[in-house]
Amino acid sequence: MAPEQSGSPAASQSKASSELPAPEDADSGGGWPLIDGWARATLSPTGLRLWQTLNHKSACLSCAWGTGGQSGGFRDELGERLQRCLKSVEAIGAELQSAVPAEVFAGRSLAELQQLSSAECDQLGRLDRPLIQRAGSDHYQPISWEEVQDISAAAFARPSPERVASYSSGRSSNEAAYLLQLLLRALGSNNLADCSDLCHAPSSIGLSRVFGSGTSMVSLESLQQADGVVLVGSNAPANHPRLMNELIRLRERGGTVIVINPVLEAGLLKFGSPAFPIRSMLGGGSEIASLFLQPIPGSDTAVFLGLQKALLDSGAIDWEFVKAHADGWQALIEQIETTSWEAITGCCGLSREELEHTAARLAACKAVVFAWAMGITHHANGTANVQAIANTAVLTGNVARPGAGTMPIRGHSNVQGFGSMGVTVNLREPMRLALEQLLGRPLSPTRGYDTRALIEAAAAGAVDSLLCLGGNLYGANPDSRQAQAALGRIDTIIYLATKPNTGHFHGLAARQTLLLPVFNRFETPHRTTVESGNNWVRLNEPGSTHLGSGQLISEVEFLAELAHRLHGTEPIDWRRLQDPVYVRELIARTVPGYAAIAEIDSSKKEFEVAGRVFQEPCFATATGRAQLAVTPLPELGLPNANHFGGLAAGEQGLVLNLITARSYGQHNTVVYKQGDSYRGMPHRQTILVNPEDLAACGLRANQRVTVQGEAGQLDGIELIPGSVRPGAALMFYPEANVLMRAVSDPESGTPAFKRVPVLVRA
Ligand SMILES: Nc1nc2c(c(=O)[nH]1)N[C@H]1C(S)=C(S)[C@@H](COP(=O)(O)OP(=O)(O)OC[C@H]3O[C@@H](n4cnc5c(=O)[nH]c(N)nc54)[C@H](O)[C@@H]3O)O[C@H]1N2
Ligand SMILES: Nc1nc2c(c(=O)[nH]1)N[C@H]1C(S)=C(S)[C@@H](COP(=O)(O)OP(=O)(O)OC[C@H]3O[C@@H](n4cnc5c(=O)[nH]c(N)nc54)[C@H](O)[C@@H]3O)O[C@H]1N2
Ligand code: SF4
Ligand SMILES: [Mo]
Repeated sequence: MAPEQSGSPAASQSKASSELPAPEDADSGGGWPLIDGWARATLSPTGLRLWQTLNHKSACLSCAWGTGGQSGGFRDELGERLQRCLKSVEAIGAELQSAVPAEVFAGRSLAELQQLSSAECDQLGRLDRPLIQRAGSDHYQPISWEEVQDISAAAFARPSPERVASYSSGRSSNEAAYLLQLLLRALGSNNLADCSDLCHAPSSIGLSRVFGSGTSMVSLESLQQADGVVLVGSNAPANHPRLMNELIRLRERGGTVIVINPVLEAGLLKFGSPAFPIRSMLGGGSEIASLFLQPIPGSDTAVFLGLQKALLDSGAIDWEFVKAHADGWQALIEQIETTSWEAITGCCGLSREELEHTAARLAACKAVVFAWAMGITHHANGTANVQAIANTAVLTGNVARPGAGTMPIRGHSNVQGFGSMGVTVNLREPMRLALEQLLGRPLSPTRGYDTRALIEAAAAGAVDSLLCLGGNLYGANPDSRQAQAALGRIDTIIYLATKPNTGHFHGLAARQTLLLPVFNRFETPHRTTVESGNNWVRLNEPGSTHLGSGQLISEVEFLAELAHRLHGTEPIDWRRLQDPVYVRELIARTVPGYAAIAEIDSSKKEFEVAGRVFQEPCFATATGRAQLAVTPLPELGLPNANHFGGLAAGEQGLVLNLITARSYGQHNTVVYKQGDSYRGMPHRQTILVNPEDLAACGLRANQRVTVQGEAGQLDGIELIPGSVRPGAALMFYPEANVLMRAVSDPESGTPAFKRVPVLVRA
């Protein structure tokens, strides 16, 4: 049975561009291309090494679903087999490349390296020797590790600690993350910007407000007991493929999947999972969405307020639960009662009937998990969006019991671990006290820079030294030109990375930029741990690298040596922190919920972080009750063409609200494949637009246009008609980041990457 669709009067399937091979590709996600992908990877020259790595006891590098670890390469935390996806293969394949040939850095100038696309940077290969680019030189040149440590220590031994900072990306280990924050905080700096500032920070803040804990409260076991899932703003078929297995099973046991997304993502309609090969290959995939709502981008607060209103009107609020386990519900109920249906439907573009029907389906479920990703957080009101979801979960009694709860679907494979380890500008009180005890003195009371604040501070000349533990600070930020100029005002930047990316060539410091090669997770010569989005701590066994003669370093070793040079042996023996077992001892002492890590080296027992998965409605708030609060409706007007300088007489164009998202074949700023056949977008210089919008302004399918944003423009972009809601459009990040200025959510600092006003002109 096809899902009920709504929202878009023209919720038509996307028309594949003429360049696309098989139009039926776009009717479902997964399927044959996945099986083909596995076969190709297996038969490739690195096939053997790939399979050895897949079976290595370490967590998958890619997303935070967290497959792998001690239970073996293909198992989830319940020990179930066949839980690896092609994204994992893609990520490992990129790490198994040969070293970047020495001639590349010796022979190619920075100007030449800056011409490379994201995919070309990645395909240069693995970094295998430390490099430095000094002001005045147009090349990266080799440098010794001894010199690297001298330069790094000099750069961070600053009289004013507010002028040093770090940025990190969630692929490194808990141990490296812990050392990074300890090193900075011991210096007196709280400037621990992290990719989560651009990602799930609104979830951490919103959930902490409501429940006193900022992560998922749903374990995998609990998810398997749900009979309803509300999936909001997530393209899980591409970005968390193994979650799809859980949705397939839920539908099979008669459950309901309600999808809320302005884009009718093919894989959310039907998905062919290799874990169910017969259905995947012969049946054209399994049904996913029971109900598909296509609201206006950025309007999810209105969608959830509408659902709450319909639940209230139909007597479906769980009053007994709310009165016993929530505070603040009176004000929320008043907001629900006094907000008119016109205000709600006008904001989200869905009809009252659609919302009432959806609320009835929701109320008919016994246990519902509310799950979301970037479609919720990448907005100027991302935190309110998260709170609106949490409010709905509490009002229906769908929290803190088996099969029910709130589940942010995390991004990077260890981004959640970074937050737990204290790599955040919102350090929790219990951890602050524990760190102060460890260091024997108070931490600096100055608030640190989150990622956007770091860029602003750098642009203002207020940052001297920056350590980047992975990531692509340049590529991930809005307004690429501003990001480049800001980084250019920093004196010294140190990039620790496995592979080159655009940021290493465009994000150069004023005086010196160091580019240092590190072991990845499956190569690190000592044990490490990571934390999945389901609060599950995984243990990674030591490994080895194929880059035999390389000069790679472990992140822990580098950070402990730097800390030793900066801090000596006071108040802890910093060099001893090169022993990750000792780091884990300190983690057990200072990180809430992590006591079990002290035993992990001997027990090899992976564990769930304590205090996160609520089995009973006793929350981590001051009163133990959930804290409900009103969530104002957003103002979603779009500027007119004059905002962009206007259209010439007779010129055709239209203002759209642009969603920037990942294609099927990329991992964040790293592009593996050019096209996205599931959306009918054959290459990256494309924009997905509703056919009605095209018709209305006289533009044609496959015409090349200019897309103009507030910060910059892109020319030669191909118009692809597709199943995105009228008035909205979709382009791929990171290329689209030149366009936007992106306002940030004032609560979390996270940019509105999914609501970018642009003018499309012929
Ligand atoms: N293969 C792969 N896996 C990844 C990543 C990757 O790049 N590649 N990245 C990792 C990281 S760091 C992250 S954060 C996650 C990202 O995972 P996702 O959040 O799934 O990634 P996005 O591509 O940003 O897609 C967001 C979805 O939100 C929808 N959306 C946009 N605006 C709105 C809105 O206003 N409301 C609603 N309801 N929906 C909206 C879009 O149509 C899209 O389907 O994936 C992680 N996993
Ligand atoms: N317009 C727009 N912008 C966005 C987004 C969007 O949806 N739209 N999404 C945002 C989101 S959700 C996120 S999370 C950010 C992502 O931002 P980042 O996390 O900063 O970027 P990545 O592309 O994931 O970083 C990839 C690089 O990490 C390095 N790396 C990989 N593995 C390791 C390792 O083990 N150790 C070390 N030291 N380095 C390693 C490699 O050099 C690789 O090139 O982008 C954000 N920016
Ligand atoms: S779902 Fe995520 S963690 Fe699991 S194998 Fe795929 S990319 Fe890796
Ligand atoms: Mo992310």
